[in-house]
Amino acid sequence: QPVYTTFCENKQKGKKTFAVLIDPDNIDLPRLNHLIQLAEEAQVDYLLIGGSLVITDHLDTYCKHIKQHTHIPLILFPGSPAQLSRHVDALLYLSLISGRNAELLIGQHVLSAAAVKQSGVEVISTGYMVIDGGVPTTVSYISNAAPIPADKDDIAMCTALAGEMLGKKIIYMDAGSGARYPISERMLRRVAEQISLPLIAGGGIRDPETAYRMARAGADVIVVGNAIEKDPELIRDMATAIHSVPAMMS
Ligand code: 1GP
Repeated sequence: QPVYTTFCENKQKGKKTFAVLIDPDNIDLPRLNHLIQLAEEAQVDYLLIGGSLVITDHLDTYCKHIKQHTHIPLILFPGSPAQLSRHVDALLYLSLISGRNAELLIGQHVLSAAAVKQSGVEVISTGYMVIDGGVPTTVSYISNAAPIPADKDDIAMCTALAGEMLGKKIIYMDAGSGARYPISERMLRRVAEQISLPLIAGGGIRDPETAYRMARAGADVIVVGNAIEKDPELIRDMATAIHSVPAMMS
């Protein structure tokens, strides 16, 4: 079953899901194995792999290793067109709709389109929105595009809506890895009440309470990277918190 179908089905059921972001540059194989085991035990819904600055040349081997060790769907979250692997279940095909940098809206897609098609990987057209998280994150620096100010809920809402009407399949709101402030519940609520697409949110989430509140506010998928790299055991409590959000039928 395509990964996108699971996003839609979970959203329809009001089931909130948890995605663990793995940055291959920061996690070596023994730690990766431990993390996979914890993710299995905690019934993590998705594994995301990638980052703005993946310098490891082992992405492919890394993905293959993960696929051999777990059935949790593995989704590529690429920081550049160079980050491509066949050994994933789906690819977030990101268009940075919060920015005005043509390269990240369409330019890099043109360069990578043929390779992506040839890979045969499921492509999920993603409206990617970077929200100011209180510190200059790698993504905001690399993208050379201003993030949406954290208190401009209406700009976020209109951007997401435009993304939906342009035909994106999901919206990913990201405060950037290591953000000081995660995206506000108020902004998530504003966006979620206007769009019908599955909504992913991440960046700077460090504790289960925040994850719970963000899911409750309208995020369908919660992504956590940094905090889990620092303390993998956090996976369990994060998963429990996110999975305990009561189903709210839309
Ligand atoms: C970044 O949304 C992800 O793109 C996750 O951020 O590493 O801060 O959890 P963190």
